[in-house]
Amino acid sequence: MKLYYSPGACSLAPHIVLRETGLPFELVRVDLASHKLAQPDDYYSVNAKGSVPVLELDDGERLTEGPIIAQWICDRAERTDLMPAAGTMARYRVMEWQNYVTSELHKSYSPLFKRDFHEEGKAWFRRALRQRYEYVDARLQENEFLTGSSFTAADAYLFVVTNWAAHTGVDLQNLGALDSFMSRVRAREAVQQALVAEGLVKTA
Ligand SMILES: N[C@@H](CCC(=O)N[C@@H](CS)C(=O)NCC(=O)O)C(=O)O
Repeated sequence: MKLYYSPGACSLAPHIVLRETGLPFELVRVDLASHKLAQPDDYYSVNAKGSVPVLELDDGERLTEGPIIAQWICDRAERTDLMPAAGTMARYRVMEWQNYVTSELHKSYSPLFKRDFHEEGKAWFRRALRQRYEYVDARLQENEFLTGSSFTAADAYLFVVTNWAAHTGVDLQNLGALDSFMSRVRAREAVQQALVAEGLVKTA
């Protein structure tokens, strides 16, 4: 399997999940500014959407959309702790959070990375993110992780997007449960390995 990624991007979430499962995989780095691979190749030939992550399976089939890639990895590894069995309420709870992270958090960060997006709009998204993080923090006051006491693929995703807050000026002050969650997730061995592999921290 190959995971197409860009350092620190949302592709870090399935990367963490891959390391949590111990499945063998290869990383392929994509330059998102130019949409080129490390080898002189057009990334659009890999993913017409131009975005990471892409998981290329051993038979050459390519899967896109981070939350779904994470589900595929966990199902393949039979890791029902990371992604409960299909059809169970527990599975829907994890998917519910994945959808929240993708639609309410991830995509509200996107304009904050754009140089040509106006400041007034950016301020609106920063306020929206703060409000949504207050909701997330309240949930994390009840549980160690988003769906209870066990780390899941949704937690990996929340960790990755929340790491963008400092760089994009999103205010996470006085959200103590969220802060503890971030430290708890960062301390996981698989997370440290993924951060090192993407060049985001020096040593595990
Ligand atoms: N809907 C996609 C969105 C992925 C996405 O937004 N990827 C960003 C990085 S976090 C990206 O590749 N942006 C560059 C681009 O689209 O050109 C998913 O959930 O996987």
